[in-house]
Order: sequence, then C-alpha cells, then structure tokens
Amino acid sequence: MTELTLVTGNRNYSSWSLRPWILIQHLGLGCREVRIALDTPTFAAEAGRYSPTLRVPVLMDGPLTVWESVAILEYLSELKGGAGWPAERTARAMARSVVAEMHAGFQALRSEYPMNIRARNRRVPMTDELAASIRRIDALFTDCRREHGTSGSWLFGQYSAADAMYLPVAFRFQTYGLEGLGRVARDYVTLAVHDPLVAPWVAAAEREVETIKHEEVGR
Ligand SMILES: N[C@@H](CCC(=O)N[C@@H](CS)C(=O)NCC(=O)O)C(=O)O
Repeated sequence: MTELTLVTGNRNYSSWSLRPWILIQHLGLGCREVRIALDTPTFAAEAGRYSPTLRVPVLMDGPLTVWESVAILEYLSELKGGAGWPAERTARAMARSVVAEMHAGFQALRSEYPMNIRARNRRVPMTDELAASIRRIDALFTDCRREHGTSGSWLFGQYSAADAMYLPVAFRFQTYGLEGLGRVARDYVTLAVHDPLVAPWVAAAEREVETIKHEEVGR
C-alpha cells in the first residue's frame, strides 16, 4: 500500500478535515499530512493543487484522489476490510444513516455553533432551529448508544465512521455548553473530546495562531 496523504485545513476550525483524520488514527492507517490555512487569499489555489472541489479534506493514495469527507471515510474503511463500520448489518445501516444525516443536514448547528476547538464557555442566542438540532443530536446519540452501543463506549460500541462524523459536534458542545443534552449524550461528548487519539489534533489547534473572525462566535 502506498502512503496516504490527507490534505486538511486549520486544526481549530476545519470540522470536515477532522473526520477522516480521526478515522485514520483509529484504523491505525497513518498518513502524511498537508495543512492549508482556511480563509486566506491563497487557499483556493493551494487546495486546487489537490482537490477538484477546491475544498478540504482530500485524500491521496498514490495516483488516486478521493474527496468529500463521506467518500473518504468509506475508502479508509475499505482499506481495512470494512473496519470503519459496525460488523452487524442493522447497526451498520443505522451508522450509515446517521453519517448521511450529519453530512446532509444540521445546518443550524453548523452555522450557529461553528467548531472552535480552543474556545470554552461561549454562549450564543438559542434559535428554534438550533434547539431543534440539539434535540435531534441528543436523541441520535442516545438511540445509537442504547440500541447498538453495548459492546463498547462508542456510538456503536466499537469505534466507527459515525464517531468520526460526530467528533466535531462533540467539540461544539465543549465550546458552547451541554445544555439540551441528557446524561447519555453528555457522557458520549466527554468520551469523544477526551479520546487520547484526538489529543495531537487538539494540541495542534491550540498552537495555531490564525483566527477566523466569522468562526469566532459567542461570548
Ligand atoms: N462536503 C464537503 C465539505 C468540505 C468543506 O466545506 N470544507 C471546508 C473546510 S472545513 C473548506 O474547504 N472550505 C473552504 C472553502 O469553501 O473555500 C466534505 O464533506 O468534505
């Protein structure tokens, strides 16, 4: 197997980049990393050297380019014989559903609670749309854990692409507060943000000096 290269954005802000990166760590794949700072005049030109969409993340495996975070998660899982998904068919179907739901939705959560790993104790006005997103996240975490989580601590017991997909959501709750989440979801958020395998990404986020003004919301 050739060495994988993962092109990402800033550690502090790039929620889509974090998803394949953490799955690479959990699958024990290893990769070379190329980081391109977001929101700069040169971002599009630099990203365009790797990505047909001019966005990150993008994965290279030799001559092959894979873009879109969900497609990358699928590819990484395939490299490990499907290990990125739950082994049991009904659990796998639910995991794929929640991954697709995150990729396609949660607009209010994404825009009103931008991922900002360094920030703590931020509070933003609660809108109806944001409250609805939080209710759905609470139900989703609780249902996954209760229905399929008994073999371990993650959403489907063992670590899967679903956990990778929702890790940036866990960091959002660390920043903006846990209000609206019940006990099961709170415990899951605590587990996810303290995952030892994400610690190097968090440390790098804390070392970054760039600030993106429109991502710095809340007081
Ligand atoms: N649907 C894409 C979204 C990727 C995306 O929006 N990435 C952001 C960084 S987190 C980006 O590249 N932004 C730069 C831009 O849009 O110019 C995926 O799932 O990979």
